[in-house]
Amino acid sequence: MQFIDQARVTVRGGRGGDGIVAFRREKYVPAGGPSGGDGGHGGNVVFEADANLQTLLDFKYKRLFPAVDGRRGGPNRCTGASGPDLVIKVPCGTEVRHLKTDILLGDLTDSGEQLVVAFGGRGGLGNAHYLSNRNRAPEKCTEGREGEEWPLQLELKLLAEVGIIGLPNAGKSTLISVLSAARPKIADYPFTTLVPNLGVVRRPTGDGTVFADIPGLIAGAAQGAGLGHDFLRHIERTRLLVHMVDGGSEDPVGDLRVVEQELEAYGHGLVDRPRLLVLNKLELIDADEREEQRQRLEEASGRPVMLTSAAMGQGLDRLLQSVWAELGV
Ligand SMILES: Nc1nc2c(ncn2[C@@H]2O[C@H](COP(=O)(O)OP(=O)(O)OP(=O)(O)O)[C@@H](O)[C@H]2O)c(=O)[nH]1
Ligand SMILES: [Mg+2]
Repeated sequence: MQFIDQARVTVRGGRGGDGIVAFRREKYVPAGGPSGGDGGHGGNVVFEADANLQTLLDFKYKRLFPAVDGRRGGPNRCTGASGPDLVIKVPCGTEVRHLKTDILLGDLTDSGEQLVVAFGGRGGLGNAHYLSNRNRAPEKCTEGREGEEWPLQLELKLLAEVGIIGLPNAGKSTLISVLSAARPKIADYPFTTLVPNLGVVRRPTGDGTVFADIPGLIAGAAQGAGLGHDFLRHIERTRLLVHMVDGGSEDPVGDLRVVEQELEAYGHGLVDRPRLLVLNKLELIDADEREEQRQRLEEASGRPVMLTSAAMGQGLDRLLQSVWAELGV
């Protein structure tokens, strides 16, 4: 399943350093010539594709990226230091557009690929440059130029790595709403979710992983019943499924089976996809029955079962730990 991650940033090349006016002053050299050095160039701003990043999450918080200015020239024809390039890592597949004109500046696909998005300004010239036969002692120098500044639009087509599945009303949308910034509609009736909701969840390594909350599946979904079928197609491309079972249900084991059968019936290897099983709404189960319920589900599914309450925020850290472990991040 694809969706577009977007960010707006402003990049600014460093300003060039100024050239200076200076004259040689040495013992035994009565009228030293002009010796003012040039300013250094301002640093460029460069984007570099990095295979370790998956989202544009980092750009939601930091928006202005200025490179370092060049330094002033020095005496004795010393050129000022140039500003180093500011290299900004972006995920592979990031498209960079000029915000106002929508012109595509580049598409960073391969890891390590670079694109200069703002050039630093040139350094100014020192007075040593203006020496001529007519003027042996020029007082002239030039200022460094400003670096380029551009507002840019970044766009990345994202793939959902984790699909949240289950019967209607299991709490799938609630889960994505507490894990990510997504704000899907949540309500106490089936089929609240009509199209998948996507949310980016921050991983321990800092970058994000995209979760997709899929509309509820029902018996016959694989044959087109309910809304599930279209979305089974979408979750084909996820790497991990989180299957939520409603702990408030009369028959959690029966609910489990319905979804398992749909995955089976759909084919395309979906039943073999790594899957985590979650018994949600734990506070609706009597405290002394939770363990028993969990065991019954574990026996029926042959998988470990995690207890959560998406609404109360319980068991979610463990769930995420298991997700990261499965994804190998
Ligand atoms: N008690 C309790 N209620 C919950 C919990 N999680 C979700 N709910 C409630 O269950 C109802 C359904 O939640 P949703 O998140 O909309 O369920 P869904 O799985 O997305 O449902 P569909 O979109 O219809 O497939 C809502 O009233 C939620 O407030 C939980 O952990 N405990
Ligand atoms: Mg929902």
